[in-house]
Amino acid sequence: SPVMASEKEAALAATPSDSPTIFDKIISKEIPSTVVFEDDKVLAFRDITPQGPVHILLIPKVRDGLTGLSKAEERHIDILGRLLYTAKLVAKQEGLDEGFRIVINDGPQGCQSVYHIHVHLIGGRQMNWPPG
Ligand code: D5M
Repeated sequence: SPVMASEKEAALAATPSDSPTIFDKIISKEIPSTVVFEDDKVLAFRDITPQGPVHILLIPKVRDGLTGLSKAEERHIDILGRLLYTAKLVAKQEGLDEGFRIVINDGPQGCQSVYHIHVHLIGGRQMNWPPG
């Protein structure tokens, strides 16, 4: 794939689809990542383009149609709750006692570039509002 100048470019070039994503290879350990938390349902690893001193992605190990939050069905309620609860545990583990930011990008306008739902946990610096 072409080199992307920015996450926004990558997001606008990404095609929303059910195709396998790079996160499948991260889950299978086929490509390396820095895992900070793992259980039977959730994997948390460091983002390769960190937007803060701490930037972690939390993903379900089984996508089950959940390419993005906009595709959520009632059967996904448990995993959605687990992703957020795990984000809290990892925030604590990372020492983010002064606060942190949780982001779920969805679709082209939301700047989503990988179509396997993921929760961004960003911290270690003062955040701003509104986001870009
Ligand atoms: O976020 C997708 C995120 O995935 C983006 O912040 C980069 C990150 N990414 C992409 N490939 C990797 C690998 N191989 N390791 C770690 N992190 C990765 P989105 O919300 O879809 O824009």
